[in-house]
Amino acid sequence: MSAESSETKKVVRVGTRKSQLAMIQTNSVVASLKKLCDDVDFEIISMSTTGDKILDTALSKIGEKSLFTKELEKALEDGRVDFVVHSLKDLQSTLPPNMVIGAVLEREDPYDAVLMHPKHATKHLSDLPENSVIGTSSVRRVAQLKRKYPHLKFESVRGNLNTRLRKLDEDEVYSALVLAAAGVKRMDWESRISQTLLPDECLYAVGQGALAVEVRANDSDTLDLVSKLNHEETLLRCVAERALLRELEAGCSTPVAVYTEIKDKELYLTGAVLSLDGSECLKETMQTSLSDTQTQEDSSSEAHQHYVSVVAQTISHQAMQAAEDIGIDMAKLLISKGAGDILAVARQQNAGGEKK
Ligand code: DPM
Repeated sequence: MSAESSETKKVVRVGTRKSQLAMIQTNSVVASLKKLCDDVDFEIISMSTTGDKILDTALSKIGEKSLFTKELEKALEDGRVDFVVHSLKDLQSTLPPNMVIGAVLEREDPYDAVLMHPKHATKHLSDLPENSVIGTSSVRRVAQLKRKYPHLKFESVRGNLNTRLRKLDEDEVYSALVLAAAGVKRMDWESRISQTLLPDECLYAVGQGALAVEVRANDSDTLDLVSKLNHEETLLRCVAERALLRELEAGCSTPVAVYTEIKDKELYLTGAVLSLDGSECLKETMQTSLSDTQTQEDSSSEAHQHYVSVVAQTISHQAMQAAEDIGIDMAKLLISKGAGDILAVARQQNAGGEKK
């Protein structure tokens, strides 16, 4: 290619958090896009968010919405960047009205993983001595793990993944950390994983393990560009999970957990709502068909429809609607069994809690 033509290449600006994990994630998304279209140049613009700056307070107690996304969304709104790469689980179930998720990429391992202090390297949580301290700021993990491992104590640990691993290895406070396996694997720390928490002991967070690309809703050029990254199965599972979270009016700091699976064109969703101490746990499973009987003509009229802020023009609207509906139906079922009260108490306890 001549120097002249490269000068006229369109430049797309990509926003990201500054942490090593965020940079790894953003670089991988940009690398995938470069392979798909060689007529665009990408410029990565990194910034710190409120969640990166406030490090002395448990996440659930800061009380502000969109902790890790607000500054990035402002840059997107102002046109300083054209899209932002996020961990889907950090994105609110309701985005600002002018923003959409233009791509959901193939999910990494969605489970939570245990990283032990080196002196416990070969142990599992069940082998740790009474009152060992497990580091996590996730109320979802604490509530579920208290049920399964009542002999352990849980304490908040903040900071990016590098900081947390250093705290585990050097501070002599924590016997283990619980982290999303996806982040650990992307950091290339897989060898530190002693145990993966499977669904019978710990369900994952809505969207965990999937990357998402946030775009201005009216920017059809960027939407077209990033839509090439969509992974249909991940996207449908995450629409169901996000619809559950939205309908429960719950956020990332409330104990809501999920498991989803697609088998033979059926989407299975398990949803759980827990009290903070794990003493109460509502858990239900539902399934819905994703098979498509709609004609091409019917679906084209709904081309820009969003489902829990996700836009995917190439995926059947009927399947997207079924995924959203099962999330809503699951929320209604859980609410009919008392989830509203459990979440209200959890919110109150979070708000009134001590600073950690
Ligand atoms: C959200 C939670 C956490 C992050 C709450 C939860 C974990 C906080 C903690 C919503 N966002 O999971 O119940 O560990 O104290 C976050 C991580 C990733 C995205 C790190 C992690 C990487 C994995 C991914 C923080 N957000 O959970 O270990 O891309 O899904």
